[in-house]
Parts: sequence; structure tokens; C-alpha cells
Amino acid sequence: MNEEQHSLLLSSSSHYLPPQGVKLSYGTAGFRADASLLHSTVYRVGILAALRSLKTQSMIGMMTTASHNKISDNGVKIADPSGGMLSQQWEPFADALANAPSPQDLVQLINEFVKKENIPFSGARPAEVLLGRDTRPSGDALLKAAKDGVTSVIAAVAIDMGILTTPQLHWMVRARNKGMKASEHDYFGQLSSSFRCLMDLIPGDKSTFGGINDKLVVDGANGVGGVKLKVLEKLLNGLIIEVRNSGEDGGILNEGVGADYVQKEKVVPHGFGSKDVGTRCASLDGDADRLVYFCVSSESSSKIDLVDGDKILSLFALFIREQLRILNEQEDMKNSYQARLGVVQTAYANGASTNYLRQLGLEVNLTPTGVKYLHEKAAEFDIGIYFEANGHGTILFSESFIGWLEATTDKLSSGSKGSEVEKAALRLLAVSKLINQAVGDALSGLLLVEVILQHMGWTLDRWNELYQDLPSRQLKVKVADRTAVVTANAETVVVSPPGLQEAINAEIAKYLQGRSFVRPSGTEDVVRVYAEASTQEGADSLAYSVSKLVERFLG
Ligand code: G16
Repeated sequence: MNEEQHSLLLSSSSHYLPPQGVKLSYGTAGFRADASLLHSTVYRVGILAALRSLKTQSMIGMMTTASHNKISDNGVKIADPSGGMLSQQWEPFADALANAPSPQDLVQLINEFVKKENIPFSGARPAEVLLGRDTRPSGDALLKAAKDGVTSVIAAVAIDMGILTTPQLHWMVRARNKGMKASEHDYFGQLSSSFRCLMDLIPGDKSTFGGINDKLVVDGANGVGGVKLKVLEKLLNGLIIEVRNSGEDGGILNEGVGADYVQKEKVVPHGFGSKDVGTRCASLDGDADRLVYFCVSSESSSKIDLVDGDKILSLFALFIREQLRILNEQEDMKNSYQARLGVVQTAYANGASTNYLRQLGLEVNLTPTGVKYLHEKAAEFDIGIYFEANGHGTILFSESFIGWLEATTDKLSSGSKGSEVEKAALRLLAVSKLINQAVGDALSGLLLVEVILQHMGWTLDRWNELYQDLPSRQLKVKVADRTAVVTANAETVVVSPPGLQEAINAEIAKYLQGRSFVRPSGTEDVVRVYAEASTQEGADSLAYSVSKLVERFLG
């Protein structure tokens, strides 16, 4: 770092002093806090993004969002060159950067890190950072902080992509670094054309919407996803989507609406009710990286039948397994490529879903909460499907498998064109383009669910009957210091404070099919409690007693 860079960082950072007495951590999905506390953090993450771009000599993304959190919060996270989450090796530096007390400390920290990581400043491609933000009112002021952070690295360029869903920004970063076009127009173009391709490949006369699956009603969480979905719908030919809670009619972001609310509370979101009995409904979260489906149970109550991320995972797994079976059954295809299909879940996955997936003969892997962990595991397979129960997930395809599919379809198109095996290969290729391989994406996930339901000729009820969820309950407990809870084994066991796990075990033993775990949230200042049991009363009561234990052990 030369003298000019040194003084630029010093003078620029003096406008962004960190708030006193606040310690921030990169957490499950970037920094999150009350928006008023985040100016210096966003500025500093801007510097981090530029350094990451120099180090990788690639485009980096920086998204300002707090996703499912309340509207007064905001947050910021980095998209790495692959479009995935920031390399976990850089998270300690991100923490240190955010918490450096003075501009002098900050610049010293950067200097040391640049030397340690050998980050090229001169003679290298200048840093380029794509900026996106969700619809939160605090986003505008934080955008300025982000730009100031990026441009306090000499020659770095910040490109403002405007208001986007989080997955759109991740998709753009991935596409740019692959040398592809990456505007919002290109994103919609890729999703809609691969959707139409899958529709055209539906057997028989099921390739037009109508009848059982005529309309989908979507809760947009009063966030960015609803408006984007309206744009996308116009390109889809035939799928009728009614968007409610799009945020255009004054509703508050994530308040009584959205995927997090629907999945945790298991009640209808605002704007839905008895009129929707019998209709297929879906809910996005505030930045449209989560998706759950539901239907309204009865005219007299606000209860819903939830079709969560586990069931989306099961639907995707069934469809993909079927295409692989068609490919493998063909005599001349046998043994030509043994694609490994694996699925990844977290401890929140309903026990019934894990049993179901295992019964299908699938390899089920468990990781801690956080897309960064699930994504990493799923990337080990030729086709890796990962989903959190909360609706965050996607499908990853290995480069070698995609290469094989492309070669296979080329070969088949000159021979047995229109054969079942060619169609199966084309379907898998179309799925790899429709699904966002950078990160979980509610919009692309929704289109894939819709086309698979149509392919199968299934209603929402039929899909929901794949297996019956064990009753479950999730609670939040506010404690003095949530970091006092330390877990192991993919968050299924508490190792600290001592004695808490034994006490939880004693509670679990009282319930038929009881299971419960606790973990500190990485996005909110709470400890989360999960419980399931053979009855809803059992799950509620187990969750309640475990939350009392958390209070007792942590005060
Ligand atoms: C983020 C992460 C998810 C995680 C969720 C809750 O979602 O991307 O992987 O499940 O937070 O995390 P925690 O339980 O640690 O608070 P989102 O949609 O808020 O970005």
C-alpha cells in the first residue's frame, strides 16, 4: 500500500466512525443490526469488497439487506466471484474491520492484511464491485457509505445495480465472472426461457396451465420480490400469478407477512384468508431468497397447511431422480456417467422429511444453519440439492456433469431426436439454467416448483401428501449474551453452558418422537429453540420447557 492509498483511507474513514460500545459479527449471512448503527460497517465492507476483488482479480458483489429481519434493521454481505457467499477464511478479517475503533487502527489492520494476503495494488486489474440493495428506507444512505468504502481503494469502481433481490445480485456476479451478460434483463430472460423450455418438455397435453393448477397467489412480504415477480410473470406465457403484499400499497416489510412469518407462525399472512381456501399460495421473504408454499386450511381459521423448504427439496429430488433414471435405463447410456445426487439439510429439517429422503435412497447430509455451509456441502456432488426448512435453497450442478449433458444432447439430437432420453437430458440442462446456482432464489425456485407440479400433474395437496410432517414448534429466547451458547454436531448438541444439553435430553425423553435443539441466531439477537414431537401439543410443550431451560442457564 503506497502513501497515497494510506492517506486516502485515513481521510475517507474519518467520516465513518464506528458507534461506541457496539460489537458486530459477520454472522450467518453478513452483518445485521439496527440500520442507524451500520454506516461505518457498510463503508468498511465496501473496502473489504474492493480488496476481495483485487485479491481474486474478479468482480465482487455487495448486497445491502437484512432479508427477513424487521424493517428498522439493515445489513450487508459480500458475494464472492462464484456468486456464492464470502469465503469463510475472510470472515475474521471482516469482523476485525467492522470493529476497529479508530481510522488509524483500521488502516493499520488493512495494511497488515494486504501484506499477509499478498493483495496486488499496482499493475493489477482495478477492483470492481457490483452494489445492490433491497427496498428498506435506510438503503439509500447506506448505498452512499458502500460507494465511499469501495472508492477509498484507489482506482476501484462501484457499479450501482439499484434495487434488486439478493439472489439477483449473486446471479449477476456469477454471470459477469463467467463472461456472460448480466443485467436484470438477462436474468429475467434466462429464467423465463428455461422455464418455457421445461414447459415444452412436459409429456402429453399438460404443457399449458389451466385446470388444477390455474392460479398461484404469492405473498411478496412487502419487499422487493413481489414487484420483480410481476415483471417476470409477463414473460412466462400462461402461468397466472397474483401478487399480494408487493409493498406498493403501504404494507410494512416482513410485518405479519413473508416466508419467515408464515413458516414460523404457521398462520396466513396479512391479505390472505377464507377467500383463498383451495388456492395454491406461496410466500417470499423480504429480499426474495426464501420460498415456502401453503394453503389456507379452512374458512373459519387463520391456520395454514405449510409446504416448507423440506418439501420443496423433496419435490426437486423426485424430479431429478426421475430424469437420472430415464438416462440410466437407456442401454447405451448405462455406465457412461454415474452422476452422484446428494441432498443437504440442517437440524431444522423435519424428521419426517429426512426419513422420506433416505427411503428414496438418497444420501442426506446435515450441516449447521447458514447457506454458506449447505452450499459448500452440496457442491461436492454432481447434482447437490440443498434446502433449509425455512425455504432457502437451490440445486448445484457440477461443471463435468453439465459438460456431459451438453455432449449427450448434441449426440442425441443427430440420432434419436425427440427420444425420452434426450428429453431427460434437456430437462436437466434447463433446470441448471432456471435454478440460480449462485444462491437460493425464491423466484427461480418458484418457477421450478410450478413447472414440476405441472409435469407431475400434481395439486398442492398431492405434493403435500408426499409425507406427513411431524408437528414442530420454533421459539426465540432473548438472553443477555447469546454467544454463551456453543453447539457441536451440526448444532444438534449444546457443549456450553455445561449441563444445558443434559437438561434438554431429560425433557426430550418425556415425549414420543421428541427432538429438540437450541442455537444462537446469527441474524437476530436471540437464542432459537426448535422442538418436534408426535403431537402439536407435545412439540409446543417441549419447545416451551426447553426455552425455560435456556432462560435458566443463560439468565
Ligand atoms: C439467513 C441465512 C439462512 C438462515 C437464516 C436464519 O437467511 O441466509 O441460511 O437460515 O438467516 O439464520 P439464523 O437462525 O442464524 O438467524 P435470510 O433469509 O435472513 O438471509
